[in-house]
Amino acid sequence: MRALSECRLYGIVDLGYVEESDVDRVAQQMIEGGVDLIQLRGKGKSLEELAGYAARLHDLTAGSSTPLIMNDHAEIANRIKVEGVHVGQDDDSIEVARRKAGHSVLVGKSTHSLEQALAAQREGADYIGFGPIFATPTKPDYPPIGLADIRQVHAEVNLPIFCIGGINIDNLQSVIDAGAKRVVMVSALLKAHSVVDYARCATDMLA
Ligand code: TZP
Ligand code: MG
Repeated sequence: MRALSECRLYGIVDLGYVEESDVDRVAQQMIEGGVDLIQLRGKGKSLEELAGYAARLHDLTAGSSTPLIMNDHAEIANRIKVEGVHVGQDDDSIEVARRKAGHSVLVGKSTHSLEQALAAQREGADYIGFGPIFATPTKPDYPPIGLADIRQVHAEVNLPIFCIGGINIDNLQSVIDAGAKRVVMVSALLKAHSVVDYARCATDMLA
C-alpha cells in the first residue's frame, strides 16, 4: 500500500457529486490520473449503503495500492477492510475510531485552525486536513481560513498536512506558494471535463 508520506493529491468520491452509476468510473479515473489516496464520503447515506460503496471501491483501489479512507464511519472499516478512517471535529475521537475499526487503520482528522491541528497531532492523528482554505459549496457552513496559516502549520505540525477547501487548478499554485505540499480536491476534480487530465495536472504541480 502506498505510504502516506508519498501522497500529495487526495481525492474524494463524494456521493453528493457522484451518481451511483458513476462511482467506479470516477474512482478508476482518479487512479489513472495519479490521485494518491481516495476517500469515500456520503453524507446522509445509510451505513448499509456506504458499506456497499466501500466494498466496491476497495476492489478498485486495492489493485493500485491506493489507500481507501472511509469518512465519518469507523464501524464500516470494521466490515470492509479499508486502509483508513477520517473524522471531523464533531465525530468519534481518534482513539474511538481506531477501536471501532478493529484493525490497523490510518486515522485522519479535519482541522480548521492551527490550534486544532496541534490538538490532532497530540491526539495521535496519522494526517490532518487543514481548511477550508477557500470558501466552498462542499462545506458551506465553515468560514474559509485563507492562506496565512499554511506555513506556520507546516512548521509546527509534524504530520502529513492536506490543505482542503475550494482548491482547484487555478488557485493551486497560490496554495503551494503559501507552503502547502499536499492538497485535497473534491468538486474541482469531480466536475472536471476529464478527471484523468485534471488530476495529472495537479500531481505535476505538486511534484
Ligand atoms: N473539509 C473542509 S473543506 C471540505 C471538507 C470536506 C470540502 C472540500 O471540497 P472542495 O469541493 O474541494 O472545496
Ligand atoms: Mg465528519
